[in-house]
Amino acid sequence: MPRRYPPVSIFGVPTDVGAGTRGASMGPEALRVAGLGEALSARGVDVADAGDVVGPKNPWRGPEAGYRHLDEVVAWNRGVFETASAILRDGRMPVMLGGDHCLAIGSIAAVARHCREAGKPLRVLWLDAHTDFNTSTITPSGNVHGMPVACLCGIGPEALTGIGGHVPAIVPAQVRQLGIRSVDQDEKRLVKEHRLDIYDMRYIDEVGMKRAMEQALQDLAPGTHLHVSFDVDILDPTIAPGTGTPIPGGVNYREAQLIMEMIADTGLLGSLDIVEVNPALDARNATAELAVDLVESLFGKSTLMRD
Ligand code: Z70
Ligand code: MN
Ligand code: MN
Ligand code: MN
Repeated sequence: MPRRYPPVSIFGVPTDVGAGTRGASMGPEALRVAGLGEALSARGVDVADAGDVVGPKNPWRGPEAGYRHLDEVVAWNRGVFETASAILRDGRMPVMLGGDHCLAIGSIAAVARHCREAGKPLRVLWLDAHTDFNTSTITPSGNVHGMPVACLCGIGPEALTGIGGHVPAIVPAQVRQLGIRSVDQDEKRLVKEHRLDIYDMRYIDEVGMKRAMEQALQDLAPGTHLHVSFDVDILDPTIAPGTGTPIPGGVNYREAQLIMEMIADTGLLGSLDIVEVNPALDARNATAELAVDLVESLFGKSTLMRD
């Protein structure tokens, strides 16, 4: 018997206000065109498309007081928070189609509130080349997509840290980061200070993806809600060129499949962000198509033995 999944509601967050490169705003449509909804249906999942969150256009200004487009980032994240919260209230699994990674502030704030109310443990698995733990004083860019983990952990402007009504939304001990290979100088100091649990590319090279993932998924209490925040720049740019901040030395196709299969095997997936797909930089929608392929594995497609 195929594993059962809860009903899923996908929704788009067509924005790039948190990024330093334009184009991630086209990501939701690219993921739909690549067949995300159909792929989940084919897995036997009940999927609804809740449409797109609406928010302000990208004013394309420089950073002010350490943030680029802070007001716009806040507006988008309020929308993400409301939409994800409504989906969770309906007993469905929210899948956010980004859009730049700043949207995880709203999505994870919603998931954290849902878990707090339901008395469920929450674990966040952050798949990314970057730790996204910058603040306005240490950021080299002012781009808020480099800050969502810090904001969720209560470090950032009140308009973002307080979006879910509880500061901090999560604590660093609830987070595991995998695929990391680009951390800014002062950001390194901050992630060490806050003891983030990081499985970086050096570690993956040394111990292998299987062992790294076993450790990243260790100690998940039964009934845990596992939120996966999937920044496609975790993938090697040779297989996923369509993203704003490509970093060499990323996860290869087979490692990426293994990540998704091992998450599927936990049976604990509760919510998912798919972010930083940038069709303006892509080749024939390859990055969105690869993301869909991997999401199929996340929903159990390539798991032969345990169905
Ligand atoms: C850098 C910064 C970044 C993408 C996050 C990069 C941030 N650390 N880039 N996600 N795609 O500007 O803060
Ligand atoms: Mn990111
Ligand atoms: Mn990234
Ligand atoms: Mn739940």
